[in-house]
Amino acid sequence: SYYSQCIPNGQASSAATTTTLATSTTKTSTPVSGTQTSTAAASCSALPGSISLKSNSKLNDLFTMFNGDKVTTKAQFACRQAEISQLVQRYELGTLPGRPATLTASFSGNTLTINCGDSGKSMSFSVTITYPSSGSAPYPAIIAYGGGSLPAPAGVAMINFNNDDMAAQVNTGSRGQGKFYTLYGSGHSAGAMTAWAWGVSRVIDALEQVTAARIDTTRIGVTGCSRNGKGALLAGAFDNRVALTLPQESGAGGSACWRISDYLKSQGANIQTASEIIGEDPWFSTSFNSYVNQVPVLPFDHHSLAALIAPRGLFVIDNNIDWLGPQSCFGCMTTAHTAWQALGASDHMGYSQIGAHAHCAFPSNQQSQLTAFVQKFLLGQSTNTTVFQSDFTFSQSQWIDWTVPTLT
Ligand code: MCU
Repeated sequence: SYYSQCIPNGQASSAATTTTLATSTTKTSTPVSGTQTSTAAASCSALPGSISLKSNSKLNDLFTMFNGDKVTTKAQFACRQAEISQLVQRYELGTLPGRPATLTASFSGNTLTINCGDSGKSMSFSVTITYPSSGSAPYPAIIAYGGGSLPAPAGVAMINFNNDDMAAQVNTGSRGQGKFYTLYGSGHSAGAMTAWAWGVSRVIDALEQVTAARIDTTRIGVTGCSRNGKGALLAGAFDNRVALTLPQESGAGGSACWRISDYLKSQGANIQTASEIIGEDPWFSTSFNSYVNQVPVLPFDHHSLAALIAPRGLFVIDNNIDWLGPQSCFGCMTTAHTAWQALGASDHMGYSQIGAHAHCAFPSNQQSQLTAFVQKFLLGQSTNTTVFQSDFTFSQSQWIDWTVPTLT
């Protein structure tokens, strides 16, 4: 099966160079160029270039700035999101470049070709668009990593994004291969997931430019399953032009939290952890290697990453495969959900974990939930998107030692 092809047996972890807690001496400004942050983020203060990290076994407080200031307003939360974006780039995923100096696009035979140039280098990549048989132009669209694993919704175009062409995910030896690295150099800090997210942003840039493609860029979704689900989550986190993010069975590096997965592993679960995953594929920046054996010092976890999407639409689709850490995913996304609650947009984020089906085989009993999210966020309809379900439990007192404000 696809699943067994994807799950390595007894793959050795190549984890862990040891510990430098203060990294990066480069002063970064917030928001990072290219990250599509909310408008309020323009006046945020920059993170220090050098940071002294403190161990925290709980899931990080989403509502306290790195400098200790409490987040009480929506505008401050936008700054917190910009800060989290900086932190995840610095310690886990690598730097997200902005729009390249030149970007041109052409459209022919349902293929959109995007030409990027920067600092004397250039590359082109293409996506193919499949139009719906119903609805009317300009259409909403879902950008689907590797074509995705969800049924195409009525009235929505599907855009097939060949993420492997942008950044390879063959094994750790494929780091630095792919068109992103043709443009930015094979030594660029971005791991494959960041390179893919950059590519999604360029697809949206091109769609904004090429009206002949007949896509409404205010109604863009992004999806992918498994490794590509990890990527889809990040694309939604890094570009606020994505109206609906649909990660499917993303597991470790996606909807799971590193801290919870390490804990479950210590309790005997067969679950993918940070120290294992970096030996599989170059999904992360090499900067992450220093932290996979000391996860509690990370100033974020994947609830923080998912919270970058708030208050935009996010529907997390999970299975119950041990390796993917469904209990970690449920706890992590329950914690992420506090961001939407604080913003007064609780039903803009949903979580559904339904098992008893093959990996990436979308089950019919999740269809009505998916349809409700697609109709609300891509088709402008008023639907019930209050969805939060799992076979697992989550101990809030074990993982959360902070309170959720009502942001004003
Ligand atoms: C859930 O995503 C991955 C998982 O992280 C890997 O350990 C495993 O090899 O493959 C999964 C996947 O992408 O399956 C297609």
